[in-house]
Amino acid sequence: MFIDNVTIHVKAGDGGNGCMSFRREKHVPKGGPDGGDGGKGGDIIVEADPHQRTLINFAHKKHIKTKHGQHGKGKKMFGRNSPDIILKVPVGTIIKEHGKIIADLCHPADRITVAYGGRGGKGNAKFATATRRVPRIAEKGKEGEEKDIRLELRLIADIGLVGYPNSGKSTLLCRISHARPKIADYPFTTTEPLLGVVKIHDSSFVAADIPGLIEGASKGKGMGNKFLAHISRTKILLHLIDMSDENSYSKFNAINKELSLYNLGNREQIVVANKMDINTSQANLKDFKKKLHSKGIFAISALTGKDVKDLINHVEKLLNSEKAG
Ligand SMILES: Nc1nc2c(ncn2[C@@H]2O[C@H](COP(=O)(O)OP(=O)(O)OP(=O)(O)O)[C@@H](O)[C@H]2O)c(=O)[nH]1
Ligand SMILES: [Mg+2]
Repeated sequence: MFIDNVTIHVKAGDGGNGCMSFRREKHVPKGGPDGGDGGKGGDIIVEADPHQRTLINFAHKKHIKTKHGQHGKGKKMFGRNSPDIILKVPVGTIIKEHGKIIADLCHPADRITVAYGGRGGKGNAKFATATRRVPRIAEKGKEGEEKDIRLELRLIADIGLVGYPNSGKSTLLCRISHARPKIADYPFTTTEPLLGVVKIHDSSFVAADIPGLIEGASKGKGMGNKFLAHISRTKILLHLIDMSDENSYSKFNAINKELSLYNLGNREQIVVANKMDINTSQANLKDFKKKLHSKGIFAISALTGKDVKDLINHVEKLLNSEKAG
């Protein structure tokens, strides 16, 4: 299951109470105060972990708490601190509190403490002074923080593959990376986003395959637009078109409309005519180019691999120039 949004309730442990106690020994009639401090409650920390792919861990565990600190004891014994809990989330997880972003964990090992455990109370030993030799006070532990936080995953990728269902997005990802998405000749084969690392020359970039879009996606049709969030961070979109389809131009426009409704209309886009190995594709492409008034179209076959290398080289160059600029 691909879980990319979840609200959880976190409660960090309270601090242990400080202890009030006096030394009692056989030959020491008036022992001084010896109550130890309470221990600290455990913190709750959220950390980005490259091994996590979704937020599935939180689907059934929405209440998370750490233990309280131990109470202090006599003989100046301090209560033990309770251990922290580290919640592992995928890289690219945004954390919100009251609707506001409090952290964006976009690198591995990025972390934030979302709930601090309470400090332990001081024992009476700490309250002894020259004038107050018999302190009959000890502090209570402080309460740990408690709140709701929202975790939202936004995958981190350099390029996003978009297009109508069946246009060949997964086939292309399969060809250019080690990712092995499901491929089939029916729409909506891909039901969850998938990342693939594309190695080229001495560098690499990350491509995201998302479920196909259709007209009305922003209104919830098909898979809807809920996965578009995952390409919101990409620098370049590859818009795949099934060129063997004679309606390719209107489908291309429909997808662009959905993208602009999601504020992705201005994103740099490479138009990719796919399935050029099919007979009818050449004629359709000619027609398409006339309507588009643009020469900047890459014609490939994701299935046979024809001209895919050129496309990938071009993507790499664009990404590098973005980095440089
Ligand atoms: N002839 C030919 N068929 C292709 C090509 N690329 C993809 N296909 C076929 O088109 C069908 C759909 O491919 P997918 O890669 O699953 O398409 P998709 O865009 O990921 O589809 P969804 O996940 O449903 O959105 C499969 O049967 C592929 O084998 C191509 O270049 N040439
Ligand atoms: Mg697919």
